[in-house]
Amino acid sequence: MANLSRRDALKAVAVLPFAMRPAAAAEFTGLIVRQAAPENLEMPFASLADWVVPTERFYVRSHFPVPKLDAKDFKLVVEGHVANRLELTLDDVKKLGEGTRPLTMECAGNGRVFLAPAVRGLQWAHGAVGNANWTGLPLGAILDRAKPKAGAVDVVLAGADRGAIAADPATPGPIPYSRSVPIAKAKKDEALIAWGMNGGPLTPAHGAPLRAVIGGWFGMASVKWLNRIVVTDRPFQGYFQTMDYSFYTRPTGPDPETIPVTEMQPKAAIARPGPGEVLPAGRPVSVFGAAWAGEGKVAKVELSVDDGKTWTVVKPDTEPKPMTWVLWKHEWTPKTAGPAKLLVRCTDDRGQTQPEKRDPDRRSYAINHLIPVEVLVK
Ligand SMILES: Nc1nc2c(c(=O)[nH]1)N[C@H]1C(S)=C(S)[C@@H](COP(=O)(O)O)O[C@H]1N2
Ligand SMILES: [Mo]
Repeated sequence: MANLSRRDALKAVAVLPFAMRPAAAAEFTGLIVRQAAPENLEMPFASLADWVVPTERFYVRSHFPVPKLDAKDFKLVVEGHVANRLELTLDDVKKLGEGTRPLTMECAGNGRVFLAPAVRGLQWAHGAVGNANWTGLPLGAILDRAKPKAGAVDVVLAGADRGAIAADPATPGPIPYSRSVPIAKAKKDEALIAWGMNGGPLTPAHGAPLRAVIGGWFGMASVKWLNRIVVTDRPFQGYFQTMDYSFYTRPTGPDPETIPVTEMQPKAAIARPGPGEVLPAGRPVSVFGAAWAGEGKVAKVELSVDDGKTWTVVKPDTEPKPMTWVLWKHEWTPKTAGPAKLLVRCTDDRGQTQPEKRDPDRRSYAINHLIPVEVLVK
């Protein structure tokens, strides 16, 4: 690896046929397989390099097999509590407008492998998150045409993928992947219907030909292979916001209730150095990573190299924008030999900071408590 920078090494690996890629060094393979079928792939977070994650390195989270869809006879149906039921071809949708904007998307289960005791679900480390440039139009432009009736509450986004979930709990036979957003969120600029990613068309794994991208929210609302939008006059209670992707909440009543997981939480993660790395004392090392928040933006990133006793403010390398991450870097010269615990924490522009301890009411989602990286200084 002598003169090859990590970035160059990644590029070199990327041009090798898949079978020739080194299998053992996880950080140099394309993606980590968390489940083979359906394919669920994680970006090795140590490989983080650019503000925009290249499409072929963007994590993939799919509950069911990728549906076979032909863009030519694809239809998007918009129905339910609307004055105008719509059936749109892909061209019809594209004619309603086009724009491109970056949005960061994180799977609600990102970081699950760090939970103790272990919980069910895909065992993501830090890499089920990415930032991409999405090309499409606001969902609101389609809703304007469909004209939701008075009393509209939720906008259900349904994908063409289907399957039965066998346990925890089982579904009543095969169901499509569907998820709702409240009408107010659906009308915001950051709720997109996209057909492009990073300058190219959406790939099948990322939802071609059409998907939702709900900025500021965890990925579960960004429905892929989107072919049906249903406006409802009462809150939607589908599987993926009740049985799955829900938290416990303790409102005024005596008992916990479940509410859907929605907005991303402030979070920062260290890409490098990695856990267990040996660092020479007296020599500077770059501590590098990303930080993101929900519907707001990142206001502050702080790094601790002494397990949280002292914190240093780290300047992000780009001006924080709403609903997108920042990359940050800090040159640290470890002085004393021995183990060191690195921690990073993010505060958003509403003053919310990552919690130190895990809140069990979040079940296995929205994992943003502080997770140390332990290194050894020699
Ligand atoms: N139709 C459909 N849409 C879906 C999913 C799915 O399984 N089916 N998974 C959701 C989840 S949980 C996440 S985190 C994001 C992941 O999007 P990506 O695979 O493009 O990264 O897609 C969401 N949209
Ligand atoms: Mo997810």
